Amino acid sequence: MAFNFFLSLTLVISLSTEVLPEVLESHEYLKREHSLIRPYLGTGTSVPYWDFLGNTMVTSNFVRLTADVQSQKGAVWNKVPCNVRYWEVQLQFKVHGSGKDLFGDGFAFWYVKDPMRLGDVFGSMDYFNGLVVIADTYSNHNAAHKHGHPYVSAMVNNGTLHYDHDRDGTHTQLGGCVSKFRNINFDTYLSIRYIRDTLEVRTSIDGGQTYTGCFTVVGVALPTGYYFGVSAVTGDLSDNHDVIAIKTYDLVPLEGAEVLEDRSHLVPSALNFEAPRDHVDDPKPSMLTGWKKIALLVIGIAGISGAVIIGGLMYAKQKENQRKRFY
Ligand SMILES: *[C@@H]1O[C@H](CO)[C@@H](O)[C@H](O)[C@H]1NC(C)=O
Ligand SMILES: [Ca+2]
Repeated sequence: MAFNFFLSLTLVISLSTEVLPEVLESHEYLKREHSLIRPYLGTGTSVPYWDFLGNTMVTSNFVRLTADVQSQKGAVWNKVPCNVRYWEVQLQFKVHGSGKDLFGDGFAFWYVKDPMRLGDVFGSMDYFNGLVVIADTYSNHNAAHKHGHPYVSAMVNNGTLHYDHDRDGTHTQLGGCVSKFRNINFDTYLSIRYIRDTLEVRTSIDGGQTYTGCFTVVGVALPTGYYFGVSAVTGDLSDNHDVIAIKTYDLVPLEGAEVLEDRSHLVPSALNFEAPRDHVDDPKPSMLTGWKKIALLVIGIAGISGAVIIGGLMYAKQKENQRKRFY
């Protein structure tokens, strides 16, 4: 669509030389059976390759998962399991509504074993098997992590983990970033790439026709044969959550020397629950014993005092300079 092919190709090549030198991804291999593209309707009233759930409404220009109305849930699910090993999904979406300060709750992109299940995690099933990338527009106030919102994050689950809304899922997230994608006039995109056990999530929300990195995590194991989907939810707060397009690309490695192991029975897992990133970690009381806390406190006080003294000196100096200038 609006994306300049040359620009995105350049971006892909430069990124791949940085992060994954041995892989050249090709955007030529659009997988039609995993994509949702206008016009959505096929010959009849059905949408080829996709199923719908809950409050989802298909119009000619967007697929609305929820309207700007309380207590809605909606989802769109790919009917064809994904047997592509390395893929990129580019999700064009639009989240908008009348709420200025209060809106919610958000939407989620899924790659899971069990599609078509309405549930409590952004409209879909908790204790899932697979991957979710969440675009959370509402900050739950109990959350220990006071990062900004909307917030994009990812979680991998083998069916045993619970997504904890009270903590905005922060203790199970693999990575995340703040992304102010709501109520803006540009086309907004989310890119999810999965190549050689590396998950890379990027956003494009400024009309700049390029993607900006959100986070990259290595050591993510996902089997083939799962299903793509997007779901959304509103509660007391609401928003229109629209999917404009889903484009799935088969990323083809440059070298033909791939070991084609069977990944269909892999249990989803992630090595790193928390890669280093810009938010405050959960307080871990057991890690800091008494004397360490005291030491930190002393260092903290020393630091603050130092800053105050230096600040004071600078202020005095500046005053003096001003005096010199004016008199
Ligand atoms: C599922 O994930 C949990 C939490 O990461 C882990 O403790 C457990 O061993 C995993 N089970 C399997 C079968 O991989
Ligand atoms: Ca939330």
